[in-house]
Amino acid sequence: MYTLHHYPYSQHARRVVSLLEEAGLDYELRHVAMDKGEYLTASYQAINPNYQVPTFLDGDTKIHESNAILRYLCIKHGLTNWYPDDLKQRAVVEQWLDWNQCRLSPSVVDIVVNKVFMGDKGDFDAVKRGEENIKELFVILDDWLTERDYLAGGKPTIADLSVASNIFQLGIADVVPTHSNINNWYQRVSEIEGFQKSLPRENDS
Ligand SMILES: N[C@@H](CCC(=O)N[C@@H](CS)C(=O)NCC(=O)O)C(=O)O
Repeated sequence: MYTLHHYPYSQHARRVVSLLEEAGLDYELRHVAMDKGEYLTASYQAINPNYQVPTFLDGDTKIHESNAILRYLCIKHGLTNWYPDDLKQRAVVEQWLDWNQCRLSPSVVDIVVNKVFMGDKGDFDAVKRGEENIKELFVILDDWLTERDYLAGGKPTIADLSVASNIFQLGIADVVPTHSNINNWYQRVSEIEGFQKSLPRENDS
């Protein structure tokens, strides 16, 4: 049984839930009350020195970094449908996993953290910067999806679960792409049961 330290409004945690569900793996969620600062406690730091959610436990193996957790699970369980063996296909999956972390995530954090979670204390210059950058990023994503149903071709992979978790997150701040390829792709990913199960429920806090 795996343990995932999780918060429902963490897109990084939700992408791991999506894969655990899709792969039918046994896991338990440990709720980290981020809204109450639990991720900043010494006991949480002992499992994740970054004070960030998620953290994944497999016995005495502790992993932080959501995309690393996705790769770990795919390799451990031979989930080649989610993480293809073929080098060229895998390179595309890696490209979008890294793009998500290095390019898209900083803008998502700028927008959502400051516009939604920080309330009046939000940095509105950061929101503006994020909203400006996201325009260019949406064009890049939309162009790539012109001839593909999913990021690495005809089937969903962990890259789709990862990037789509950020698109959902932007929706919390009412930032919704108007690009048809992105929207059609997001609709397809939204039909994946594991993705649906990962989403926050109405009474989640
Ligand atoms: N690169 C990390 C990012 C994790 C992350 O930023 N988690 C957010 C919640 S979605 C968090 O813990 N934020 C608190 C902070 O960074 O202080 C990953 O992919 O797991």
